[in-house]
Amino acid sequence: MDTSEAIHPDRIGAEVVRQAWGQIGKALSLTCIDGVYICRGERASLAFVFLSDTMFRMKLFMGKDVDLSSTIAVLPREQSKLEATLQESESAWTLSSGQLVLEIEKKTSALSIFDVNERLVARQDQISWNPRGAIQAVYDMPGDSHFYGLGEKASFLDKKGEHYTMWNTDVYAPHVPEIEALYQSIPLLIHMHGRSSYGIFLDNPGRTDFDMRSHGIAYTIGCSTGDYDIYFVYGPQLKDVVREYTKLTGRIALPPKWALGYHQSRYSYMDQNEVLNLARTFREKEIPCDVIYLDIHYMDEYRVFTFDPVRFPDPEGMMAELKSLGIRIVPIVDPGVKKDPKYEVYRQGIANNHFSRKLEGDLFFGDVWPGISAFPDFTDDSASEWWGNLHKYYTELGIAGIWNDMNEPAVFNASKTMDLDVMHSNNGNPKTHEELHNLYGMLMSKATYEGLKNNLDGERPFVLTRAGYSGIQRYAAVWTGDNRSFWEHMALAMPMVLNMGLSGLAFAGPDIGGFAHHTSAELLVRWTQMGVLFPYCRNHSAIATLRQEPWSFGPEIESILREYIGLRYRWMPHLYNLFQEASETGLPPMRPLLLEYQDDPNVTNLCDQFLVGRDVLAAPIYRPDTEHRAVYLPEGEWIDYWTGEVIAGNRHILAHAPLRIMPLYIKSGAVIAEGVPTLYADDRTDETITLRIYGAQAKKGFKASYSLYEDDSSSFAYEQGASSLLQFELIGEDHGLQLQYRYERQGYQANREFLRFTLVCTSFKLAQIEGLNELTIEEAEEGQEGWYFDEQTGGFTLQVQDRSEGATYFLKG
Ligand code: MIG
Repeated sequence: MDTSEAIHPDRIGAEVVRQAWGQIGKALSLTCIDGVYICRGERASLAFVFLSDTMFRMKLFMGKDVDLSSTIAVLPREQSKLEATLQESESAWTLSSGQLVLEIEKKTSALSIFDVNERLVARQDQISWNPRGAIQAVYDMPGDSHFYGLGEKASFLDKKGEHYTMWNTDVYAPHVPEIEALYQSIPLLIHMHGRSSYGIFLDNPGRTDFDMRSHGIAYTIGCSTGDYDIYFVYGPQLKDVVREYTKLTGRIALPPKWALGYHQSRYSYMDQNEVLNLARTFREKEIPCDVIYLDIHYMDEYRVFTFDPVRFPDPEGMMAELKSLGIRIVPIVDPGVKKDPKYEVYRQGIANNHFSRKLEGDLFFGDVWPGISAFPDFTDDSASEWWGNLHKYYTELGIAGIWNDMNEPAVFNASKTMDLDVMHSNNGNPKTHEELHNLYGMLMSKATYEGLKNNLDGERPFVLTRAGYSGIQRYAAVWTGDNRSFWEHMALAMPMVLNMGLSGLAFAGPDIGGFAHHTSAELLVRWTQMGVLFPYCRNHSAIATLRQEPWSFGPEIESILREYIGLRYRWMPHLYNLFQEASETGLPPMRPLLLEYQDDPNVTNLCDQFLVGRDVLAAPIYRPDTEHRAVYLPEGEWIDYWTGEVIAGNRHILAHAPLRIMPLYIKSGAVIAEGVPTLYADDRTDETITLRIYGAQAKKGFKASYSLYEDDSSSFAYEQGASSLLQFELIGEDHGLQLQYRYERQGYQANREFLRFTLVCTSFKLAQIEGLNELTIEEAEEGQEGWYFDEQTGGFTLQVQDRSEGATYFLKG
């Protein structure tokens, strides 16, 4: 509920003091000192650093010297300086570097950015600031502008006409389009016009603003405190922007495979028996599951790094049984440490000065679950190390994953967070909480990730976080906080997570089924169908809501959920491959169609369907009592996953989708690596791979290919070369197809005898393969090498020994 205070003149009338805003004025000189180009203006200066062919940094500064240190969002190795060519004309200076030409107008200090063909890419008009430290710049916004990125925001994919604030906030409710700040702050705006795109990343962890609404033909980016320090990242392809931005701020660490499984959570599974019964039920019902979460009730009166002795009397025993079932535990850890003189963690924090303090020296105390609590000052490396090492408590139990909640930080007070005048020690460069607010959650997850890693003996950690800042992807997966069991929130999850993917957060997802409010059988089915194709896949629900474990609505619903969760596991090798790609390129596993079809005007704001990787298109049903929906298929031929029907793209179709069906299409010519069905993701007892090839054609010009990355799925041995890369190709010829595979490297020996190649939905009729016998299904099942026809799928399969030297087969029609 809002009171009249909502329209307080101070809130909506910031423009009134406009007159007091200062501007750079004329640009007076441009010089280069140690690779930094300094443009001195009448009232302020600009520093430029060229970081790559397509990226430069620009920082506004007052006074004589510029401080070019960065926040931890930016990886240190990405700060090398490239040289530019400097030219001067009567009206401007130009700096050319790689693919960009930057022009600084002498009269106004405005910037124009051109590509090598002298096409105007972007224009930054005057930068202004007010006496209270707010800074704002104005950028051109042509009529055909579209906006993306900005991390975790509500509303549609395209952010034109919107206004957003970056200020990490615990928003239990409402998640609606007019909420401008949620838990994450990713101040990266991607602007696309004329089918070409660039990004601007404002590296400022205080409050920042992006306004694509109020200024007609311009948009603005501003901050209310701290530095105006931007990175301009030119595309022109969106993929280039995502790659370059994630090169700057880092890419996801390759997760352990179990983190990609299906996860089950609830606020809360109340005791050890409930947890064990849950795990046993998953196994009895043969529903795949990798993780059960422990929400706040596992703790002893909400003290982090403890178990409640009554509810969880035997964590070791519980962990041992869970391990035998292949199920992991991820417990929640909040930042608030209970003020309690008998509590060891609190005492250590006090004794070693690890908690956040006000400028005057008083500890900052806030009210959260445990009551009055102190908050570690993660800006201080020694506090972070201390915190990280506390996780030994969990790793010694065999726990390798931690869930960070409430780390905006959320506090039960009027401001909802830490007092703004807390003075973070920031490793000797003290700054107020107001200046560093958006970093708090990321620093906590960084400390957690590093602490786990140090204590896990070579195992990969997994961290899940609610709050974050640019670069959080290096340390944690992100879930989208307290959504509700509303159909609208199911729909909202698509654009939200798609934009997160464009903002570096490749490993993200919502609470499947909805957190607050009560789910229904139908909503749970539809949401799970969609959710199993999101990067992060967890079913979570709030206290006192209807249960939403997969069996909560009877056997029929359960069987649908089992099938879809099973699909995620069958596709696990493909999914893991996409995660490996994300860890190397930054490109997210879940993609808006726009990312692959940037020139198609039908997809600029399409966000009720999405791609998994490049070639799988999902179009979930997200309304109740609905069995049909429009689906847009981009150029090319698409295969209906369920019926095998081949459909010409570049048009809209009407899909029929009774409850069991989520419309799903595979691009003709695509390949998907499938594994054998398992109940948990890092079950490596049988690593047989089937490469399923859709729509192969025996004609010249046809080519399908795939690179399969594999490793032990849980350790860091891959960093020392313990991974393999299988290259596969299927090439059309006049009377057949040539199939070939080879190992580019084989540093990991998968546990299998055979590779299978299955051609489905193909008009090709296989007659003969030289050197391979035709088998009956029974012979194939007995484990003979050869090929066979499968009536059920209408496809045929080559089952061949997995040879490290690879092999080539000619398939004759
Ligand atoms: O709502 O720990 O977003 O997932 O279950 C209060 C209890 C705090 C918020 C998280 C939610 C979690 C809950 N937490």
